[in-house]
Amino acid sequence: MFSLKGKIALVTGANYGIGFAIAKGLASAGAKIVYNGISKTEVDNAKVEYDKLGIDATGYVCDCTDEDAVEKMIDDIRANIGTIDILVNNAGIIKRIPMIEMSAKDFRQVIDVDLNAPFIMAKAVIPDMILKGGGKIINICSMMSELGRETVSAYASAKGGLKMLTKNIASEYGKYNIQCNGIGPGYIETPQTAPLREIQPDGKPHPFDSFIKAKTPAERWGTPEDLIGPAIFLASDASNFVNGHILYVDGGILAYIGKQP
Ligand code: NAP
Ligand code: GCO
Repeated sequence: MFSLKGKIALVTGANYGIGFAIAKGLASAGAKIVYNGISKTEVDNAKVEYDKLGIDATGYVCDCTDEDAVEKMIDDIRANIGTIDILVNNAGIIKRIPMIEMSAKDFRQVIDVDLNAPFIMAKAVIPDMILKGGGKIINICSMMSELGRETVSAYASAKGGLKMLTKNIASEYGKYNIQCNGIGPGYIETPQTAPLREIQPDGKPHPFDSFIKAKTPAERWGTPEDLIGPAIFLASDASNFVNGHILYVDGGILAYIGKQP
């Protein structure tokens, strides 16, 4: 039920971090991996890491916000590897800027990568999924699909939108046996959150690091590997009647009011 043998999975932004761990996990369940990023150096470095693990992975340099480039990549995958069974919309960026200091250009860029790109990617793979009788789309959402906080207005707007795009894809294409679900990671140790975990000049942990541990019943940050089981579940036949759901993988953050100081 959890096997992905014979499946082709495209994971966006999977050079490292959450995308790399999810790709590694889907490969361990039998899927052939295709991934992309924007930096050629990072795509090449990732290829070395996939090879080291014995994972059959093909990397593309492709900006997911560029509709023409995405269509070209999907055509190339179709011609040389096969049609995509599983799409994981993982690529994402964040800009931490107080809202009233943020330019509309910066706000738009975050929306472009975190919301428009998943739309462009899903639109590019759904026709083939319809033809082949089904498919799985997993959108990587966030705590910010539900919660706000200082400095992340664009990111929260995009991730809230991505939650609704997830529900809408499920609503519109569920009849074609396409399941579109989201994973909402809690706070995960990756380059994206590294600035929030930096040791301070006085040797003390970053105040945000202590804040997150106090907000998380598990009392720790998540690791990218914590997302592997949920990703295999949502990519496999085990979730064939799960559609439009956001699976929060957050060590309990959304259930908890937080530890009393
Ligand atoms: P990360 O370490 O910053 O990695 C992001 C990846 O996305 C990189 O491989 C990057 O490619 C790629 N990327 C960025 N813009 C792209 C674009 N326009 N087209 C193609 N690829 C692009 O991020 P992460 O922490 O692993 O996060 C992955 C996803 O999970 C994001 O959507 C993020 O918002 C979400 N998330 C993260 C956390 C967390 O705590 N870390 C929690 C919840 C949700 P290059 O290497 O080529 O630059
Ligand atoms: C932040 C963080 C978060 C996480 C994640 C939480 O600044 O608050 O970067 O937004 O990356 O998305 O689920």
